[in-house]
Amino acid sequence: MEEYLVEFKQIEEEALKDIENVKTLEDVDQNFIKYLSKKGKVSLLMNKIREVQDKKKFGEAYNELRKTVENKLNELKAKLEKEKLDEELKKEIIDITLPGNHLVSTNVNPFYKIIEEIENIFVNMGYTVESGPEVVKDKYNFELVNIPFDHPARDMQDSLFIDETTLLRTHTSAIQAMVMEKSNGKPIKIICPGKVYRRDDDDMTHSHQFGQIEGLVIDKNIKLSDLKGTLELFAKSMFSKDSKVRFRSSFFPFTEPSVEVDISCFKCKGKGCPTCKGTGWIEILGAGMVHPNVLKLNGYDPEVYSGFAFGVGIERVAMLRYGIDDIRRFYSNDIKVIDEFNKKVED
Ligand code: FA5
Repeated sequence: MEEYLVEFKQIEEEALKDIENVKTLEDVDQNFIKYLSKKGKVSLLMNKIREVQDKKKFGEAYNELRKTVENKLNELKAKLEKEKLDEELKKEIIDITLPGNHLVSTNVNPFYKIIEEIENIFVNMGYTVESGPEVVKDKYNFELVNIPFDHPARDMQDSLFIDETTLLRTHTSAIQAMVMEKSNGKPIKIICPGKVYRRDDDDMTHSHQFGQIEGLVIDKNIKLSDLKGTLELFAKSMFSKDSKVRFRSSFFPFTEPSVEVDISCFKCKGKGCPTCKGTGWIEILGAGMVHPNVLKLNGYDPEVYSGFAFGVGIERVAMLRYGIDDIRRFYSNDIKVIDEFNKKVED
């Protein structure tokens, strides 16, 4: 028998004897290192191939030896790992007799209640409800609503950009161009509720994230008086049967003329009280006739079509409706506070 075969046999016997004494996973690793690592006893035998004539026979014998040691160690490793896992599972037995965590069921946040109420009012007037993405391209938030790149009107809404052309929408007006794009020049009558984001400082009436509802109507012969009638109906349904609406002229780049809309104070009926800061009127939203440039930019002929748009702050409406003193209460996730709001809603 060739000399190297004798040596192979000796190493095999030595390895198998060592493996018989293996008790832990660390022992397995030690034996892998001792026999099969680069400088292991089995691996070093390969150097002898230089001294033999029949290299094929040498190679076959070498591979067989290596496989025998490797298979034994792998089998042992699998066995020990299973034993370790079984041991751990035994320790982790779950005591199903222990009392569980009680989930408290609570009411809906008034933010979502008010959205539902506003949607109902407008759906009854024939509007459909649209939704849109909160992360938008600059062109939808600004350019297509008549606020070109570098225009100072951008400063009216301090924005949170994700990259040079993408931002968190600063107003739901970002939905206008998207809806016009897919309407292909046909009439539109939609509202769109959703969250918007601005780099605003948080205080009692301002938040960096808040909700708006956009309204957009485009058709032939739409007039400012249609906007006034629509908002008056909204105010009567939302606040009080005898609510009145007042327009004050304002500026938005996407509407011409633009208005700030006040409703007559539903608490004091216009006499003056703390809710209306003594004026008899409460400001609730921004609105106006869709600017001819916006119509043109989005494929509508301003000679044929006209329209109105409005944007109302959801929390601000809920605060007035339910007498909530601080906008931050909407986001505190305090179940007790939410339940208190809901008591007020039911009153
Ligand atoms: C706008 O966002 C216009 N896109 C609204 C509009 C739409 C005008 C269509 C004309 C036509 P403004 O920035 O004023 O406008 O915001 C509208 C409403 O969002 C405000 O009246 C207010 O109710 C609410 N709002 C604005 N900033 C905040 C804030 N930081 N926190 C909470 N509510 C806010």
